[in-house]
This record gives sequence, structure tokens and C-alpha cells, in this order.
Amino acid sequence: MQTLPPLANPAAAIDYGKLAEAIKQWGCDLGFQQVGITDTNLSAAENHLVQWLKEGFHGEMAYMERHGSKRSRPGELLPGTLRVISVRMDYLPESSAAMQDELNNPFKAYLSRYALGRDYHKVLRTRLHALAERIEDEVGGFGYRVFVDSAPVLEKALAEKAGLGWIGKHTNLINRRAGSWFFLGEIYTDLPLPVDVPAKESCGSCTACLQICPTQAIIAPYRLDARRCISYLTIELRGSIPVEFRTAIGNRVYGCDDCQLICPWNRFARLSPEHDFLPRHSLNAAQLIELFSWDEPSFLTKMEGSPIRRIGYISWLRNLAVALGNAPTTPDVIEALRQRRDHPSALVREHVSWALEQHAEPRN
Ligand code: B12
Ligand code: SF4
Repeated sequence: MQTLPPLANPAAAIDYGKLAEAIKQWGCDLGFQQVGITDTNLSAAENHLVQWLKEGFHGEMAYMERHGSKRSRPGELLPGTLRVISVRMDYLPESSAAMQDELNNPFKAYLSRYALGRDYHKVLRTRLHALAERIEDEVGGFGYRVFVDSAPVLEKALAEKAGLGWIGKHTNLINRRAGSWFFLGEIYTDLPLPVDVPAKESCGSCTACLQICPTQAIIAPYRLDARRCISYLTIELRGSIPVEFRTAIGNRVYGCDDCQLICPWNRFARLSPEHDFLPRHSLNAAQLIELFSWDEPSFLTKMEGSPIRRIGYISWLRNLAVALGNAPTTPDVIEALRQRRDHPSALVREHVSWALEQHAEPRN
């Protein structure tokens, strides 16, 4: 890690301009691709959030409305917060050509590229703590808390204000030089650091993501109806996947990347240097039948430390059953589904029955 000249000593005032520069350097030394700083005024984003909730676009994600205005007012979540240090970390583990190949192979399972390796919450949180401790070494005790999608925080709006990119029409944050394959994290702090300039919106007249979305979840630019989004249907939704979306889900068994894959700005994306984000258990090229054959202990063991574990074994089988229903009709596919026809979970049985019907097997 680079050593910078002292920014403060007990007798002198802190030079916050120099401190901000140093924080950005330390952040990059710790593996973040970019660090920006913003204030806590999210009034424009708050209006959109309130409207989004009012329209019910969050579906069953009750946590999105549970905390009232704390999500859009950082000072209500952590009193005393003056600034937010926003960071981004690239996660792309393989080329878009490889992703497209997997997506196009109906016998293979497509899992969102963000979830192939170690859980990002753990990776980013550890680094953010290290960054906060580095700041503490320099200025002494200060008020802060770190977040990685771990509390009511409006991460994209903060990152946009901090200059890390703009919220694209697909609603992910995009950076002109790096695309959108990155995670976000934050440090809320009481240090009065100078703030950065927001990035310019640069989608222009493009609407590629709206058109490619398999379930038409981006109902208008910047407006995502999560209830239609495959990411929501396969990760957040606990019950039955509405039949109207099952065919469109194709072989996407955990999340969806289509709106990012089509985005022209991702031509500038770079592969992540993080070893932690490399695919585990060959999840980037797994066969549907093989994943469907795992028993619960295998699922739990193999998914240790992965964000996929959070959906649980039943949702895992549910999603795979849908994808197998969409796979070409072969004796192996039908046999794999038949093996699960009498599964103890009614949810799994229902999705397996639907899948077998797609292969012209009547419900039992
Ligand atoms: C809830 C959630 C979801 C939900 C809903 C997504 C959504 N768009 O809100 C679901 C489950 C669908 C989801 C999916 C995904 N997610 Co998610 N998700 C979140 C979470 C927890 C909250 C997002 C949020 O605040 N939504 C509230 C709504 C109101 O926000 P919004 O739709 O972005 O709307 C904003 C703008 O579009 C604008 N706006 C809204 N309406 C209007 C209308 C007009 C006219 C205008 C001009 C603007 C405008 O203002 C809003 C507020 O800023 C964040 C983590 C966090 N704590 O922030 C991660 C997060 C956004 N997710 C992330 C990821 C990686 C994904 C997926 C790519 C995962 C995957 N491959 O399956 C997909 C992408 C799908 C997509 N196109 O958005 C990353 C995004 C990183 C990035 N580069 O942007 C985050 C930041 C997690 C992280 N820490 O890295 N996610
Ligand atoms: S695909 Fe086009 S419209 Fe969608 S986010 Fe990318 S640049 Fe914006």
C-alpha cells in the first residue's frame, strides 16, 4: 500500500481535500476500481423510490418499504452522516462471448455472472472495513459505518451522485470506461470531505435493454417492474413462478444478465482481477441435469460462501425444473424430471409437472 504524507496531526486541522485524494488512492490499493464521495441529499431519487413502491413494483420485497425514509435519507439511518464514500468493484469472470454461448445452450444452466464465485457482500465488506481503518490511522477516531446491500441504502443513486457512473435505462449503474459489471458499497461518515461531480447520463437514444428483456420487465426507461424481472422471479420470489413467465425464463436458473449483456457500454468492461469472483464448481458451464441431481446436502456444501445458497434448495429445484421444462425433449431430460415428480415439496412437484407437460407428458 502506498504511503502518503501525514494529513493531520493532533495540533493541525485536517486537510479534507488531501484526505479525499488519499482515500481514493487507498481504495484503489485495496482493489476497488473507483471511489467517489457525495453528500446525503437524495431528494430526486427519493421521489422515484416512493413512486416505485406506490406502484407495487417491488413485489414481495417487503424490505424495500420497511424502513420508511431511512433508505433515501442517510442521516436518518446513521445520525451524523455528512458524506458517503461510494465504491465500485468489477466482478466479470469471463468474456461476454462465453456468457452468450452458455445462454444459447438450452442444456446448460445460466447463472448470473455476479453469483459464480464468493459472495460479494463478504468480499466488499472486508475491504471497506480495511479502508475505514486506514482512514482512522490517519485522522484518528471518526464516525462511520460500512454497507454492502446490507441495510436500507440507495446504493445506485449515491454512486451516481458520487461520480461513479449513471443509472442506465435498465436501472443498473454504468461507467463510461468500465460498463456495468461491478458491485457497489459505501462508507457513511461524519467527515466533511469535498464531494465529487455526478457523471453525465449517456444512454442517448439507445433502448436495446428494453427490447432484449425476456419478460419485458423494463416497462419504460429507468423503470423496472421487479415483479416481471427474472432476477426477482428466480432469486427473491419464494412461491410459485407465474406461468406466464416460465417459458421466457429459458435456461436462466439464478438471476439474469440480458440487459447488461446487450448494453453497448459493456464493450468497455474488463475482467475482474479478483480471485474470489472466479466460478466455483464450474458453475459457468454446468449442465441443467447435473445441477438438478444434487441432493440438499450437496447443494448446501457446494454453495457454501456463495450468494446462491440464500435462495435455499427448494427454490433451486423450482428454478431448475422450469429450465428443464424449456430444454429440448430428450430421454435424459424427461427422466431427470420424473425422478423429482414425487418430491416432498408441493412447490417443486408443481413446477416439475409443468415442466413435464412442456415435454407433452400430462399432469399426474
Ligand atoms: C431491490 C434490488 C433488486 C431488485 C429490483 C431492481 C431495481 N431496479 O430496483 C431485483 C431483484 C429485480 C434486482 C435485480 C438485479 N440486481 Co439488484 N439490487 C436491489 C437493491 C437491494 C435495491 C435497488 C433499489 O434501490 N431499487 C429501488 C428502485 C426505485 O430503484 P431503481 O429501479 O434503480 O430506480 C432508480 C432510477 O431508475 C430512477 N428512476 C426510477 N423511476 C424513474 C422514472 C424516471 C422518469 C426517471 C428519469 C428515473 C427514474 O430513480 C430510482 C432511484 O435512484 C440494490 C442494493 C441497494 N441496497 O441499493 C441491488 C443492486 C441494485 N443490484 C445489483 C445487481 C448486480 C443486480 C442484477 C444485475 C443481478 C442479476 N444479474 O440478476 C439484477 C439487475 C436487474 C435490473 N435491470 O435492475 C447491484 C447493481 C450494481 C450496478 N452496477 O448497478 C446492486 C447495487 C447491489 C450491489 N451492492 O452491487 N435487484
Ligand atoms: S442498453 Fe442502451 S438504453 Fe440500456 S442501459 Fe445500455 S446504453 Fe442505456
